[in-house]
Amino acid sequence: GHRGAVVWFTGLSGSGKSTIANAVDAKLHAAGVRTYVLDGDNFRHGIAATPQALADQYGEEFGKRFGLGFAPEDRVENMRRVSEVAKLMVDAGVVVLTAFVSPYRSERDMARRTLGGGAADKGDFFEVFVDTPLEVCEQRDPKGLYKKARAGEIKHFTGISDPYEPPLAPELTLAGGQTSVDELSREVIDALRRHGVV
Ligand code: GGZ
Repeated sequence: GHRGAVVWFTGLSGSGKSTIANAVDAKLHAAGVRTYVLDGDNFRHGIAATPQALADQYGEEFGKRFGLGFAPEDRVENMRRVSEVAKLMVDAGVVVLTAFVSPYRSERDMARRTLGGGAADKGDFFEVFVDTPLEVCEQRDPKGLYKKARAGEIKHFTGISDPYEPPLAPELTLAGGQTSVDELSREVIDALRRHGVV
C-alpha cells in the first residue's frame, strides 16, 4: 500500500507541468497507486471559476465576490483552495499531482505548511520545479497566450508582466525543454521512490 502525498509541480505557462504530471499519473496508476491530477484545466472551471463564469451562473455580485482571475491575490487564493482540496485528497490516501504555475514562493510555502511538509511528516509535500527556459515556453506558446501577453492584451502574465519566483530548495528540478516527457516522468517517479513517497 501507499499513503497520500502531494507532488507539487511549479513552472511557467507552457513549461510542461500538466503534460509531465499526466505522464507520471499514468505510470503510477499502472503501478497500482491511486493518483489524481489537479491543474488549471479542471480547477479553474469549478472550484476556482472566473468572475465571468460565476456571474453568468449566479449573478454579477456572486461573480465579483468568489470568482478568481490572475491578479496576485487571486493566485494566492487559488493556491489556498488547491492546498485545501489536495489535503482532503491526501487524507483519502490519494497521491495528488498538482500542476499550477504557482509563481510566488510565499504561496508555495503556504501550501507546504498546509500539507504538513517539512514538519512531522516530511514527504507529504514534494515540490517539483519544471525548469523550462522562458524562451522555450514562449516558442511553444500552445494557446497563443505569450503572444497576447507581449501585445499587452493579457495583464499580469507570468514571465512577461508578472514575476516567476523559482523555488530555492525544491525536492526535484527537471530540465524541461531538453528531455522527453517520458524520461522526465521517470525521473519524477524515481525521486518519489527514493524519498519513500510511493
Ligand atoms: C499566467 C495565465 C494567465 C496569466 C491565463 N499568467 O499554459 P496554461 O495557460 O494552461 O497555464 C496558464 C494557466 C495558469 O493557471 P494556474 O491556475 O496554473 O495559475 S496560478 O498558479 O498562477 O494561479 C495559462 C493560463 O492559465 N493563464 N492568464 N496572466 N498564466
